[in-house]
Amino acid sequence: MKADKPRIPPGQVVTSKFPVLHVGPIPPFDPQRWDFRIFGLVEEEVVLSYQEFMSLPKVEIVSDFHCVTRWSGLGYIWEGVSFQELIKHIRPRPEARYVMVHSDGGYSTNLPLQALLDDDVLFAYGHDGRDLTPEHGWPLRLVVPKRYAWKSAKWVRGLEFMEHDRPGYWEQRGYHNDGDPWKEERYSN
Ligand SMILES: Nc1nc2c(c(=O)[nH]1)N[C@H]1C(S)=C(S)[C@@H](COP(=O)(O)O)O[C@H]1N2
Ligand SMILES: [Mo]
Repeated sequence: MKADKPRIPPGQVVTSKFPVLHVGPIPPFDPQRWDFRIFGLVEEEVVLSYQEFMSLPKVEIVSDFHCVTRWSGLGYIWEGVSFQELIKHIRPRPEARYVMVHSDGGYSTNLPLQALLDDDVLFAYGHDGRDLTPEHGWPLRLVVPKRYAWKSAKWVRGLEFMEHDRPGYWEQRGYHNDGDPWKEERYSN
């Protein structure tokens, strides 16, 4: 008989807090100027205003959060728009297999489109029943529970669909390209 999968990935320590971790300053937010841009290998570019994004159907997803610096938060409650919902408004070209996630301020991270299509991936604006705070990515952050948290980009502003994979901010600086916490894919060699 196969044993149940443990809750905590190898080498992680559980915290009851919600630490704040990022490079650079928290970008300012102006709802009049904010937009969400979907570009690259798509049949048509899509630009959503803040109001348009906020009017998309919302979901609540509970998931664990694993930072490569070894803290894990358990059972975080996220509220927002699932990737599966957003993709209904996007027509990726057949050759688009990778996505670069772009944040305000220049941060970026890369993921296979397949990983984003997982049913636990969302663009969150709420946490624990409240608005996300600016230091945690408000007005909008990505959450990808099955990857280390550097892939969960805060202050997201756009998605670039790509045929070939390309490293994002940390992936260019020695972090693993895939970042699966269960395989301890922390750093590349
Ligand atoms: N835009 C942006 N998003 C980011 C980061 C960043 O530096 N800039 N850091 C990542 C890292 S390394 C982690 S661990 C998580 C931390 O999210 P939190 O501060 O909400 O806990 O955000 C990720 N998203
Ligand atoms: Mo992290």
